[in-house]
Amino acid sequence: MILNPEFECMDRKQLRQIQGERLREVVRRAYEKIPIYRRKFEEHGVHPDDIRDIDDIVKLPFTTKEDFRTAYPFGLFAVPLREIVRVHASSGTTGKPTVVGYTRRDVEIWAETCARTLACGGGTPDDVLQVAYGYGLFTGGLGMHYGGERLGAMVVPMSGGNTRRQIMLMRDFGTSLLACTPSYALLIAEVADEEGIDLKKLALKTGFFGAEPWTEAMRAQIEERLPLKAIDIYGLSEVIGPGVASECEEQNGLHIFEDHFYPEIINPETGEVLPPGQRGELVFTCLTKEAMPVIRYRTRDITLLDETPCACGRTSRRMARVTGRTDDMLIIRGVNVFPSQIESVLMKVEGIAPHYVIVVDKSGVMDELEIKVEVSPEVFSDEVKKMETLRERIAQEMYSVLGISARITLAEPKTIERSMGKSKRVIDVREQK
Ligand code: DLL
Repeated sequence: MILNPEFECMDRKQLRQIQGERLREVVRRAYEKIPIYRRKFEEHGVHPDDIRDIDDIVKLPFTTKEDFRTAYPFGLFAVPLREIVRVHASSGTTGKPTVVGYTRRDVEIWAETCARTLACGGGTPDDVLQVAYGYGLFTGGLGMHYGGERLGAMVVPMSGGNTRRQIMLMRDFGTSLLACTPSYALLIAEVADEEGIDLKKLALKTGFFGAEPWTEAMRAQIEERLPLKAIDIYGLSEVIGPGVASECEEQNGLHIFEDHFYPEIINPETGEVLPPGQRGELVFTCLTKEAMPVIRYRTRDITLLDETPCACGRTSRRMARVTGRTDDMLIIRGVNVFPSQIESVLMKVEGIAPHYVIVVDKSGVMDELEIKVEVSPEVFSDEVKKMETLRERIAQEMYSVLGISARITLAEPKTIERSMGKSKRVIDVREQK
C-alpha cells in the first residue's frame, strides 16, 4: 500500500519543480525569521533572491550540529513559542542536548511521513503496531506512534524495556508490526528463548528498525530469529525524527520522502556535491518545516543516493543503508576502521552471538584494539582448545578485513550489556587519557 501516491509516485520533473518552489519559500522564511540563518547567508554572500529552483540549493551554506549548540535552546525556531506545540531533544554525548520544535502542521506532516514509513514496509490499518522505541524526548516512540495512528493501525505504546511484558502483549494482542532498534529486537528474541516462547507462533509480520547502524548480516539474524521482514528505517531529530526515509518491501535502499526532505551527498572534506552512486556525507534540507526549517544540515551519516527506479512504483531517490558516520571512524595505528566493518566480520562467524563491544585504548604510544564478543550458549565450552580455535579464527578474519590486528576476547553467554534503545558499542578510552 502506498500511503500518498500523489507525492510518493510523482513524476520526477514535477517533483523537482515543487521542491524548487518549497525551497524558495523556506529559504526566505529562514532568512527573515532566524537571525542565525540571516547572518550565515550574509557571510556566505547569498540572498533569498538568488534561489530560483532546486539546483540553486548549492549556493546555500551548510548547517551543522554546532549551529544547534549556538542556538540552544530555541534560537533556530522560525515561529513564536506560542505556535510550537511540541519539542524533542536528542541527548548530546557532550554538553547540551539538541532541541527541535514542531508546529501543529509539522506534527501532522511528521505523522504522515511516519505513516508512509509503515505503509512502505507493508503496514496497513489492519495491523497491530507495537512501538518499543523510547517515548519521551527521543523522537522514536512518539514519531512512530503518531505514524501508526495516522495509518489507522492499532497502536500499542510500549516504549522500550520491560521485555517480558513486551513479549506477553505481543502474543496476547497479536502484534504484527514491531518498531524498535535492531539491537532491541535481538534482545526480545533472546528473552523469548529464555521464556520458552516460540516467536514463530506469533502474528509478527514486519519490523521497523532504525535509530542506530546495523548490517545486512544482522538483518539476516533478526529475520530468522523473530521471524519477520526486517525493514530499515532512517531519520534524525534535526530533520524531523523517524519518517525521513524507509525501505519498501523490496528491501533495496531507503526511499527518501523527498517532497519534504531534500537529500544531497557531499564530500565531507571539501563540501563538494557528489554525483549519484558516490558515497559521502548525507545532507538534508527540510522543505516544509514551519517551526525549524533546517537548511543543508550535515548529518555526518555516510551513504549514497540511488536514482534507479524501484519495482514498488515509488519515484523517490533511495539512500543506501548508512554504513557509518564521519565521526565514528576510528583511527587505529593510522588505519581507518569503521565499527560496521567489525560487525560484519563478527556476524559471519558461526558460534558467536550478535553482542559485542569495541574498546580502543593506548598502551604507551601504541593504539590497541580489543573486540569483546559473546559466544553463543550452544558453542560456549569449558574446553580451552575449542575456545582458542574460535578466537583465532575471529582474529584472522578481522585482520584480513581491517588490515590491523585486534585482540579478541570471548565473553560468556549473556555477559555483555544489552540495550533497550540505541546501543553503545564503541568505547574509546584514548579520549579520556
Ligand atoms: O534516531 C530517529 C529515529 C528513530 C530513526 C527511530 C529511526 C527510528 P536521533 O536520535 O537524532 O534520531 O539520531 C539520529 O541515528 O544521524 C544516524 O546516525 C542514526 N540512525 C538513525 N536511523 C538509522 C539507520 C533518531 N536506519 C542518528 N541506520 C542518525 C543507521 C541510523 N543509522
